[in-house]
Amino acid sequence: MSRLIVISNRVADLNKNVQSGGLAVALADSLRKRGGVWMGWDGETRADAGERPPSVKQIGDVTTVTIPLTREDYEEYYLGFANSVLWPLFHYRLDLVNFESAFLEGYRRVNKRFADVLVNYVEPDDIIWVHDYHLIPLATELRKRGCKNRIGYFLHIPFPPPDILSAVPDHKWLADSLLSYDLVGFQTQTDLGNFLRYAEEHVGIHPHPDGSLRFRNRMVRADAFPIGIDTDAFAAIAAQYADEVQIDAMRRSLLDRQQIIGVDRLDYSKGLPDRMKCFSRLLELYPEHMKRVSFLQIAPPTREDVDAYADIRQELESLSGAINGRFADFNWTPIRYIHRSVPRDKLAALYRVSRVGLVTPLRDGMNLVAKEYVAAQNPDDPGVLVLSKFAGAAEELTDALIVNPYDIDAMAEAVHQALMMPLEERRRRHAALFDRIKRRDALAWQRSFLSTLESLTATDADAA
Ligand code: GDG
Repeated sequence: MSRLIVISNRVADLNKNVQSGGLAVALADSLRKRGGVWMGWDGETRADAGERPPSVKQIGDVTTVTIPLTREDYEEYYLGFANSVLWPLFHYRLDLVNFESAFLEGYRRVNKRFADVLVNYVEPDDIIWVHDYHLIPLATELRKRGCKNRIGYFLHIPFPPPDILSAVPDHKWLADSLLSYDLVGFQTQTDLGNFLRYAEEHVGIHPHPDGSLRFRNRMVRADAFPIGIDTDAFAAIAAQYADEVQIDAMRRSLLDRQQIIGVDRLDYSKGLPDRMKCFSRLLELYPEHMKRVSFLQIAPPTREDVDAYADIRQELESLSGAINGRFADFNWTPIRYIHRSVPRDKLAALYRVSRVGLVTPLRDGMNLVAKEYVAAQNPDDPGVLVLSKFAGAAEELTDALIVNPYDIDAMAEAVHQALMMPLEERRRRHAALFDRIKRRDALAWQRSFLSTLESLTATDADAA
């Protein structure tokens, strides 16, 4: 079996499995089995970042290699091109794209630095797996440095329709960069379809029915690999209630109250303001839920140095304040909004004691919270998942209540239906959902991606 080289913007701590998500666990598992290297940014900014040697750690057969960035790199590559151009663009939010040519230069510069460092750790038979929108040009840079290995790429976020992608300068360069991989993986059939349509309409390539494309005399394979979670492990953590969560749940049960839960990084793609409006609408349409149902939204901060994130934070604080001001009573707080991170075991327990999981992104690559909510439920008395049709997870989790996150009245109706759903229907839906996330878990995801990559013949491309 070939060694595996993983490259992602950040590297997970391989010694901390319990607190990290399914992705880190799945990647760490295959790295341990095959041996290999995980490379990424160490999260630090330093003036001499370009000259410093990487920090290298050995854990069994796995080497982690991390490098710092300069302040300029951080602003242009991370905050700039990755999070102010690609993130909004790929989430269909052209209105939030802030394109500056310095951002693109910074993005190229950091990808070159990653390639300069990485080539020192690659052996001829290794397979290379590059992750996410921060590192799209990495294969081209590695090829330029003589790397002939099989290189796969997985995009964790959506891939937009051709018309949206073509609104940014250099979209052709982005597509060429993706086409320099041997395998390009997407979360959903929708994303795959958008990519193949772009290749056809803007590059003039006609994809084969199996998703292979001939580009500059070599074959590229594109396919959908929906990511999963570590289902069994997460279900087991959820079953061990954290004490304080259990006490809170018992108090609610004595008062015959239900809880709705939302868990998201505080990001404009997650549809949080509309979700709060939906809860307010629920109370207007169905006043019987007044004092009976509360909404717990956990929204830890993220990318606070990008302006669009400060705006959404302000909007949410004012919305939750207004809704609580309007509906609260001395012994009932309608919305509890927590703007900080909660430990993973407590999160699992909170999912389990919540009758409704409200997952309503405006656009999402997959959305692991939807899968975690299902995994955490008690199969004998499960809660109901209300899921946006624009989350990648909706392609698989068809037994959830699927909603349009832009239609606030319809979302409120779906939440009401979830709160009133008879036990038998809850069980039936949950069993179907659980079966799906168990079969397609994080391990199955990485196995299927890596076996497809290994089945491809190594590239014979000369340095581009
Ligand atoms: C990207 C794509 C795709 C959240 N709050 C807390 C916390 N979390 C954890 C959740 C979940 C993870 O963060 C979020 O994952 P998502 O998939 O929902 O969303 P993104 O962060 O946007 O991830 C997405 C994913 O990549 C994987 O490919 O599904 O579409 O956007 O695991 O539980 N964890 C803890 N405390 C919190 O307060 N411990």
